[in-house]
Amino acid sequence: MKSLRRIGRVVATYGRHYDVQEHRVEALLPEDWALFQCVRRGKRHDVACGDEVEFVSDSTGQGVIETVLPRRNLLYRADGQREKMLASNLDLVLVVLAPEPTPSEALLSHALVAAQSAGIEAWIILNKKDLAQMEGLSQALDYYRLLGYSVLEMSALENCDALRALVSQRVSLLVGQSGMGKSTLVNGLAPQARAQTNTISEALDSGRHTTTFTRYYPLDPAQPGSGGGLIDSPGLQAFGLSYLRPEQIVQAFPEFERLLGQCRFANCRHLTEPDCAFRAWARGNTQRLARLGYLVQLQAASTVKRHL
Ligand SMILES: Nc1nc2c(ncn2[C@@H]2O[C@H](COP(=O)(O)OP(=O)(O)O)[C@@H](O)[C@H]2O)c(=O)[nH]1
Ligand SMILES: [Mg+2]
Ligand SMILES: [Zn+2]
Repeated sequence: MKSLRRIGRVVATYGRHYDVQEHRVEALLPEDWALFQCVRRGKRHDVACGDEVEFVSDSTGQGVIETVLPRRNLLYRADGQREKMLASNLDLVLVVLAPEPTPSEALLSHALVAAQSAGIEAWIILNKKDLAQMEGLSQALDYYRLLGYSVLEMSALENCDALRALVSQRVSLLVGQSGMGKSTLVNGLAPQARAQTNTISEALDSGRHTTTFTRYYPLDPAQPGSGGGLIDSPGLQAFGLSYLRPEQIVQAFPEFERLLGQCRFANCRHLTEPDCAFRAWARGNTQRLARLGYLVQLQAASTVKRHL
């Protein structure tokens, strides 16, 4: 059977397998949008959900990705040499937080840095506002509101309307810890999504999630190729950014960026150096000290050489 060269978008990644939706100019009905199960030529590990790719396939529905086309942006994390791509060609990153399970402010801070250094707009979505502990968390996030981040409070189980206008016609990635309500939110907004929720495996009792894939859900199933969509991702526990230079990292912390150049030493690591403007500013303030901790942690983990 003859293999054809085709172009499409990666709409799901599971390990080394990818679902690719072919672009067809003549497609009028959703049924016309063909899905192909693909692998990557040469078993390379360089395909992200949201990528535009060239692939070859006969009419069996199986294919091989030949080329990843240039990306507008890419969100990825890295701990040391281990890299994990989250998604590409994004308009928006939604960092989803809730009072329960216990949210990690380090993860929030790191995700905001990742989005900013990739040049992607980020919003903080504060979910489960029906829960009593919401008030405390919302107050803690005033720090981020003052820095200029947009925070949207909602209850995905009750109503997702507050988010509808924001995500309309755009491609948004949801990131966050397991259990925050990302998949519930996707189901509330993307009509035919049926994303699996509550995927923490209780049998294992290790908080290990069973969702090991990232998937794109169109907001308007009648136009899967346009009209925007939501990308649901497995829960994150850490968001390493070891590929960022220390200068890039500090530039993504608005409160510290404006103190640059004010430490006594140009190469100050803000740890024990005398006359450190960062530590002086943070002293005695729990939230500022926590943020300085996240900054220092990311800078220390950077595997890219300092310029200074
Ligand atoms: N009380 C409350 N529970 C929610 C809300 N949104 C999601 N949940 C619950 O939180 C749990 C985890 O949701 P899920 O969408 O699977 O989270 P994910 O791991 O981030 O995808 C499920 O039991 C949901 O029903 C909400 O707004 N309020
Ligand atoms: Mg989920
Ligand atoms: Zn310093």
